[in-house]
Amino acid sequence: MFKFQFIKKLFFGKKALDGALLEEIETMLLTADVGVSATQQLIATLTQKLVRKELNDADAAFKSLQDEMKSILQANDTPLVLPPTVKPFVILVIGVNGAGKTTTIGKLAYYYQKLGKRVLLAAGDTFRAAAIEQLKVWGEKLNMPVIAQAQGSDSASVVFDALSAAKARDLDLMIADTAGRLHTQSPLLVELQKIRRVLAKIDPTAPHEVLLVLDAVFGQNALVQVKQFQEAIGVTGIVMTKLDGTAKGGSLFAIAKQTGLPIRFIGFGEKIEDLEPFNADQFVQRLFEG
Ligand SMILES: Nc1nc2c(ncn2[C@@H]2O[C@H](COP(=O)(O)OP(=O)(O)O)[C@@H](O)[C@H]2O)c(=O)[nH]1
Ligand SMILES: [Mg+2]
Repeated sequence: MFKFQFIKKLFFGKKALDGALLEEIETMLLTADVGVSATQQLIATLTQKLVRKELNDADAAFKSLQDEMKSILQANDTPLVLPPTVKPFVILVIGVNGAGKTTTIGKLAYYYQKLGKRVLLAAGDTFRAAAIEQLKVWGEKLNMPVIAQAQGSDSASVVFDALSAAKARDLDLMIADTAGRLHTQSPLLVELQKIRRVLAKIDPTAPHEVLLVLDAVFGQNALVQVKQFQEAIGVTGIVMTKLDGTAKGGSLFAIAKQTGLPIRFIGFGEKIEDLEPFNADQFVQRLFEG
């Protein structure tokens, strides 16, 4: 059973709605990576309502918690809509190794292609041959161009070529992959900064979106990564992957509450259609299902 289901169970156990129950819920929220600040907000609201005797039964209390959880995420529930005036729109995808960047790029390309956008991919992860291959496979599958160079080549130059090509072909969207890196690996961060600079040479407003991909399994570390990438490169949106696993993405509450960054998409599988725009209400609903 998942952590959030335990929380639901706490409400509907035989226990009274009292301070002891609230403490158990608080502990559960913390172990589910919701973070101290968001947990405090949730518990404070519940406590207040209990004191005012606004919650008559477990149903009301559980609903109240869910509503408050939704309200934390709703502030960050901003879909990534491509403005028709920006062409090509440039998405730079960053994150640590294995987070799901390249997979997410395939899914995003598919998502926007279905919306009628003409997309080009840039194999900016020149560090690993497999990453270039992986992106080419997506490109073939979706019948869209992939700009790539040999493994080990300069990733800023790949991304530069890609944006030039996307512009020349008058495409709607370019999505650039980058090498996985730890926020602590400064040479790699310098490389990302270089990518930003070369993009700006072609279009001073690019990249229009810097998407940080986070694996749901990162738990509390997700927030640390957001802050460090934010500081080093600037992040404009979050994608959380692997929500099909046992990790339910409680860290999104901490990220929402403490960074204010839009949560753009969630990924829940390895298939191309396993991605959808983030929806706060639906997300909270699903946390307690099953
Ligand atoms: N179950 C599951 N696996 C995923 C998801 N997203 C990516 N993966 C897998 O995670 C692994 C790493 O993904 P990849 O895109 O190569 O990560 P990258 O290093 O950040 O580019 C691969 O085996 C993917 O198939 C997801 O949403 N759910
Ligand atoms: Mg990759």
